[in-house]
Amino acid sequence: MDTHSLQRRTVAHLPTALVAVFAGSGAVAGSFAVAGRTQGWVVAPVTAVLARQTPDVVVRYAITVLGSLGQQLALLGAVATVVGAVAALTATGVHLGRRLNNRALPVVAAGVGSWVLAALLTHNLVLAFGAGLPAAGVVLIATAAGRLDVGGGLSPARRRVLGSGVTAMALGVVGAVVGSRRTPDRQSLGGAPNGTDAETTDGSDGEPTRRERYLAAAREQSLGVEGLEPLVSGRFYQVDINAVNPAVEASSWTLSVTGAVEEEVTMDYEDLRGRPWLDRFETLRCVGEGLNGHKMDTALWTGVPIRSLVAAAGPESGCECVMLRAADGYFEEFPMAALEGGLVAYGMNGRALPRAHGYPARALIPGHWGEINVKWLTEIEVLDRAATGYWEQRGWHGTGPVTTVAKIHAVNNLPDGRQELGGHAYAGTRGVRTVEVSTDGGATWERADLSAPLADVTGHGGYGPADVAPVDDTWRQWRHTYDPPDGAHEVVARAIDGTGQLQPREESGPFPNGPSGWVTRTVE
Ligand SMILES: Nc1nc2c(c(=O)[nH]1)N[C@H]1C(S)=C(S)[C@@H](COP(=O)(O)O)O[C@H]1N2
Ligand SMILES: [Mo]
Repeated sequence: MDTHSLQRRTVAHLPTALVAVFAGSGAVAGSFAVAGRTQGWVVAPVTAVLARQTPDVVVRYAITVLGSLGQQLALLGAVATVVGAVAALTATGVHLGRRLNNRALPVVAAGVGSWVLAALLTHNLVLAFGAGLPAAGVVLIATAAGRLDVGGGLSPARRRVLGSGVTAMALGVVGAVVGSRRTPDRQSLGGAPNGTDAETTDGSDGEPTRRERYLAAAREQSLGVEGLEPLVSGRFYQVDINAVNPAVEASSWTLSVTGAVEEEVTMDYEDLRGRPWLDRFETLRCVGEGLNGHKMDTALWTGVPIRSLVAAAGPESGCECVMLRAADGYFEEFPMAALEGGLVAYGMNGRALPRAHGYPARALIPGHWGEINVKWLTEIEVLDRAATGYWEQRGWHGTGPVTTVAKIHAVNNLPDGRQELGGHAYAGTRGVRTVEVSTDGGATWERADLSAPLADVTGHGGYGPADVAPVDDTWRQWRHTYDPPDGAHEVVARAIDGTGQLQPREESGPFPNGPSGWVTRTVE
């Protein structure tokens, strides 16, 4: 075969693959346009499958080392998988069409193929058109712009690629814009369906609501260290088992108490909202975070005491333990005693719970690692025999009480030449008694300034049902200023909890019990 024909063949085949990939991109973008970042998006079920197939070591690495980057990579992998699948279908259609001399076949293969694929994956025949139509459109335009057969020469092929490329990009932009609008997070946040003001306003118009005053007090209590997150987090961390979170409607949501109970109890959102509730500041911390990491945050939560909900069902547990289950397939087991003082929370910082944090309702269990604060909560199963939760099946021990930590997140040179250090300290319900700082690598220690306990703002545990014991499960900010020595020196922070226990010095990584050790930083 001479070089000339070889060249022509390469030119003819390359555009086919490209057009096929554009069709795949169109399908993913179009599906996003109609479904948003929900389970109706063709990519969503694929991320779930990929997550299940991923070896535990990789998952662990993604959480502890990559953090939320791991989630983005998973999403990217799922997008690539779907694009590839639609592209393969399209390319097959193109080749078959050539052989059978049928020009409609590629369009049908791309359109019907991606519609069927999306319908199978999402179980939504209507939303699946969002994937099918753009894919068919891309191939249709490519066909119209030039012949999809070999021998069309270079320039029609280029035109075809260009045309469909532009179409795919335009679809992508439209898809991204429309899709982000449809992602329910914004809707539930913006229109706060559970108009919190109705219950907290002091009566007179224009008065700050009770929650607004709590949040204002928390702002005032923050130490105001440059670069240190305030006591109520501006950006609350997120840890999820799936790259696409469930979009649960409050109107169809229910919560059931099941299992070893006298009588199962099911309530809907209105029932929940009609119950006695309370406001409480509470800190969450992920067992998988780095020692000086940022997966520790605090918010003002509003919710209903779990104890009252479970008691209504008459629990008869053989193991004194429960399993919490969620709409995303997540489940965590822990002792019934830990439920004491727990909430089913539906509000965060005076607004409806954002979708990312468990809308419409999540568990909020004082003093324990983040993972037992099950989001999108649907079931509280009272168990007869101990079982293992999602992360425990993967080797973690993250349902117990949090360890004590003092972090160093701010290192500032003050205008007067002094040095300022700042961070947060957290010890769960034990509370933080003292934070000590060393600026000479641990040889000598001084007491840092501490912010006042947040629980004082809400009157220790918040107002609400009188039978709920007060809980203080919040972090505190610390701050320390000193005259820096010449040159580099090591600063170390450590906390002493409310029982007088010093934070252990021994260092360990997050797996499986959470990170431990004293945070050390070199200051120049
Ligand atoms: N349903 C559900 N709940 C969940 C998770 C999850 O993936 N699914 N992640 C858990 C983990 S590991 C942590 S640390 C906290 C984080 O809560 P946040 O995302 O609101 O910060 O939620 C917990 N609850
Ligand atoms: Mo976590």
